[in-house]
Amino acid sequence: FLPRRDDLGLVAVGFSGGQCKAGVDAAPMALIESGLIDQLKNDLDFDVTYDGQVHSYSEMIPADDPDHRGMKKPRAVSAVTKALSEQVYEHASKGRFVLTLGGDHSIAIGSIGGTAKAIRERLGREIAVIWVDAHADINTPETSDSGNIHGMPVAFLAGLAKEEREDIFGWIQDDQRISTKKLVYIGLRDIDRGEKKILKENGIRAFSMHDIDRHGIGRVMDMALGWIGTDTPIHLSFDIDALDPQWAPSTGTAVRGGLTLREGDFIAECVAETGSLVALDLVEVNPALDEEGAYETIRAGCSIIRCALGDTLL
Ligand code: B3U
Ligand code: MN
Ligand code: MN
Repeated sequence: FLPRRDDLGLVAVGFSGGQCKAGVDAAPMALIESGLIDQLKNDLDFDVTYDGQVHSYSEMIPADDPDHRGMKKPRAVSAVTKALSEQVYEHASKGRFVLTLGGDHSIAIGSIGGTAKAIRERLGREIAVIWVDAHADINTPETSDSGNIHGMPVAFLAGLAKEEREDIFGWIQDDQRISTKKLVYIGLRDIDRGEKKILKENGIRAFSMHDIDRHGIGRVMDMALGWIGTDTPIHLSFDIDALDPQWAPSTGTAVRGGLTLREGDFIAECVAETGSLVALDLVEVNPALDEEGAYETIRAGCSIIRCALGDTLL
């Protein structure tokens, strides 16, 4: 079921509406300007299909977008993720590996929805999702204190949150959804009360920073990949705030006590080694925050992407 090893579709998403801080929309351009595409082409031998645009989807974003069930900018996030899901689906259904550059993490509703649907159609298989993050992003509109949709994408993808209204995620169909049984978290350390309850009640496999301290990242990756099982297509959704702010300070909700740079790269390397990775998101880089640290944060993001795409130390 592997995508052709050398065929990669890139989607650049300059969207920040899933949270309140401006600047995360500038990340795709910053990653690209730092040389990411050349690295993919020249160092890793990928054939890159890229439309040359950072999509802001401004024409789809309604001027009037009042809160709904406590969600902020629900119509904007819904419209953007719907459009993105179609772009990602287009690449994945042609057998390409799909790299989505965010943007805040709400965009994973589109990227993962698109991958899930394409892999179901092409291979009759359900994807597994590895979500690397300081946060679980599994709030429902009702459990969320912030109303920021970047704290909710997993709930919508797993069908734990649903909405009838077509213009507010009502477009999400079963074939775009994922199973909580094939979802694994790594790096968690800032989970809301309601989210803890959701993780427990659904038996979701989660490796917190505590687990990494106890077992080491090597054993944690063995357990995480063992849970998913071999021969399952994997979508890796990597939130840069999983890294400790020492390595990735330029992000909207930095949480101390995170992964080292090497642990982040190691996770990506282990997922690459499975040979089962079909799509990758890199999200929540915000070059406007901690401008002195922006260079390091962008560099860390590029490194994780290269590792996930098969770059090795030796
Ligand atoms: N759980 C909180 C905080 C948060 C989630 N994701 C990020 N921050 N980056 C929330 O708003 O749902
Ligand atoms: Mn996140
Ligand atoms: Mn996060």
